[in-house]
Amino acid sequence: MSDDIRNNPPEAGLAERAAETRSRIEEKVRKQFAIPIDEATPEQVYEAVGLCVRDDIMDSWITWRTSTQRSGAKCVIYLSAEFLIGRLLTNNLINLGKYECYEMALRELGYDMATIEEVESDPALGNGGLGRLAACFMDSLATLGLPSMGYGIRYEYGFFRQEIRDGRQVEIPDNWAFGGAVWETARTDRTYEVRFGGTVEENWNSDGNLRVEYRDYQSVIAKPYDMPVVGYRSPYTGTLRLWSAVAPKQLDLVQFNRGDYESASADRELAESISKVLYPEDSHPRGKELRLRQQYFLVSATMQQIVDSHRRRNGDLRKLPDAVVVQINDTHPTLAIPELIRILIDNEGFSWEEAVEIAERTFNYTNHTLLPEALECWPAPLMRSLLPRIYRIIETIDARLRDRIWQTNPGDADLISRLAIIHDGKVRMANLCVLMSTKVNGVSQLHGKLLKTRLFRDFYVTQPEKFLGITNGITQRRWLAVANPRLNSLINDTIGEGFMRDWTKLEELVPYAEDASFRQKFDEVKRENKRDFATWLERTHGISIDPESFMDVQAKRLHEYKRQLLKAVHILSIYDGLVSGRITDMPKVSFVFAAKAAPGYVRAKDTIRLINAISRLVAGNERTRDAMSVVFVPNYDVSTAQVLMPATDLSEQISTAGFEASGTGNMKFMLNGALTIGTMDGANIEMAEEVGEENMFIFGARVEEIDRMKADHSYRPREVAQADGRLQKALEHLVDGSLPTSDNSRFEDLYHSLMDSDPYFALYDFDAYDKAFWEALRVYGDRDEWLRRAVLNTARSGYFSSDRTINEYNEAVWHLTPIDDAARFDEA
Ligand code: B1H
Repeated sequence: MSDDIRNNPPEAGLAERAAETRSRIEEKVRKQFAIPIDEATPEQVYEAVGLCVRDDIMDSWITWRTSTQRSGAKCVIYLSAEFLIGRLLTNNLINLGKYECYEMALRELGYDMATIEEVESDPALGNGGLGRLAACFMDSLATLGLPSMGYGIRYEYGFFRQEIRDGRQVEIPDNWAFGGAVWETARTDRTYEVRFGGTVEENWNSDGNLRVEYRDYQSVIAKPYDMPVVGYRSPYTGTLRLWSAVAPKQLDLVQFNRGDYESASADRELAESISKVLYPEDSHPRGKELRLRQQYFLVSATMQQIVDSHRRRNGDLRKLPDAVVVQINDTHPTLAIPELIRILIDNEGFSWEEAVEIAERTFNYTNHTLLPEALECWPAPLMRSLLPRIYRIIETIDARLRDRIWQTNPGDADLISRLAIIHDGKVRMANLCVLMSTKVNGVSQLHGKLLKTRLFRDFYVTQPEKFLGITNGITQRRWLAVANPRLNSLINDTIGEGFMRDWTKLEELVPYAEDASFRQKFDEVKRENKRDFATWLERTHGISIDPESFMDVQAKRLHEYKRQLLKAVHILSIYDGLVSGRITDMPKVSFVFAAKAAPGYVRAKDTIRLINAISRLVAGNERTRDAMSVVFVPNYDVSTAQVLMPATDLSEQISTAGFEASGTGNMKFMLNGALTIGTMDGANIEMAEEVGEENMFIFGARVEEIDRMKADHSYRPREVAQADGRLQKALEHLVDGSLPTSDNSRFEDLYHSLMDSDPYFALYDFDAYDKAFWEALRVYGDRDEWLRRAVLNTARSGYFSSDRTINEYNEAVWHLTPIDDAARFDEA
């Protein structure tokens, strides 16, 4: 295979450029570490290479920063508590078109690229899909040349590292910063003070102006670190700005001199705690004071800076909504809305009406979940004491909303209680977002519809034009070019590299599904990827897996609605079938799980314990150990996903219908040629529309059926189990002591959760899942048919490019002009 994307553009002079790059790397090592290159460790070489790449980025970064600023082009602010960016070296090199050059330079220096790549830490500044989506969006924004900035928190400790000890999850702090510093520049010239607590006094001057005085507050300094976001072959380099909290030195000193050591050190402790650690509670935020502080810290620094730079550049804050549009990634940054209102009124002298009007035109909100436990509600007393001025503003918004409803729907107290922002002693962040945003979107078509019919129905009735669904996407740069260079080259060789920038071109692969020699090559790519995965798993975790086996993978956060338990119980039924002789001719299957559980989520952690026990059970029985294996891959992160997805045959997307807002892992597996076994949930539905239901294994209850059972309480899981001998027998393993655990403990809680309530209908869908699974294995036995479908999955996955998603946001919500045009306006 020639013309790897990593080797493009295939220009003359590669050798010369590589030679020049080599001497730059040598020079960097000397200047940075005061040693000659032959004494450098891989860590030092990584840092030197990173710094050289960074130098390559700087010019375009500066050019575009200044030209967008000067042109006054409208810019989107993507505001998110999480950015799960993954390693940057390879991605940046590919997007710059310099991978081959650096690879050659390193080879000449005696290093292979893979070794250097692996030195980089994987910044885990996010929990899962929501955080990774933000990172994919940044890549697409830069690639499409849309003026953009991401704003987040520079957590000192990212998402915990997971180890499995005695079959249980153990959480290890993740100190990612080592080596990551290459990509950051600290902007000490752009710090802001963020205030907490204290009291607020509102006084009206004789001239009718409001003066707000803050007293006795604690303050924290927000210090930004900027990372360049390199677009694919794009002259545009975006910016991700992450705020770090530091103690206010000046104040410190004054307090110390006054002898007020206590409050000086309290300020320091507060500052040091705020950006210390990412909360690992995906889909289940807990009302922790520190988390509220983090949220306000992020949005206060961001909004102050936005207002500041707008004022400096343009002057007229009334025009703010023409210059910036803010996208709120779930409710975590909601307080940006009252914070902007606060700044406009308290610092800039605007009236309430003006400030609210500006805010309403500035913000848009993306909802990512319908799960009731994930909807953020903050205790009103906590917010009042921590953020007194912000709380006052929210109270006013709430009071005015209640007045309006009372006027339009006199006497409808129920409606008020559903729409109100402050209700039952809680501040409902989603309601605040919906009320104050221009547009509100769900993340798949189904999810968008459910927002209208369920969660935000009352808002939808009065403002239907506000709501839309924009289906998530993934960047093909990272999830194909970086993660799967072999498949990427094969596609390049077949249809050219245009699909890297134009997702619609991927479907030019469709006819090749019928081409036997292409299928052969596609198959060979998958086989080699499986071997790579097996080697990686052995080397990094000491776990062996048969690379010739069928790879059936469920990789995602651990949550009951995602139904890892359904999969686990099904594996137990296969185990029983093999032991009893009921199942005879099954191809060798590796059941692979990768999932982190929130540390406080007992049932999720228990499910990990169960999977590891099943793994031991299967390995301990001579009738099963050669036919199947169960592998739990520890510490699922972006880097793990990048080796796992290209090696997968069957992708498990088996959430209860109506619960997975979209899913994005489903799209990554599809792009990499896996077939999906899945429910009609989230974006799976649209995958079926793209590739055809006949090229997936769709099973299980649809949303309507689930809704009906929830409404009429007709579901009896125990009866379902009792009616199915295999299911009944599989479930008995959880309580009969047959599962080997280090302390002989059993799985009573999981058993009863399924038998007594089964809120996610795992047993209900068991039989349908079983049929779909065996159908998948049957098709796998027909190599040509399987490969034909696999090729079609890749070929039809273009729609799930985040470039398409971002274009939809731009057309429906942001209305930005791509930078090329904006730059031309600038010249005119
Ligand atoms: C998603 C979250 C989430 N939905 C709370 N909600 C969090 C909620 O730290 N917290 O408190 C963190 C994350 N994450 C996911 O978003 C959905 O479950 C997926 O279906 C979706 O694909 C993804 C991106 O839209």
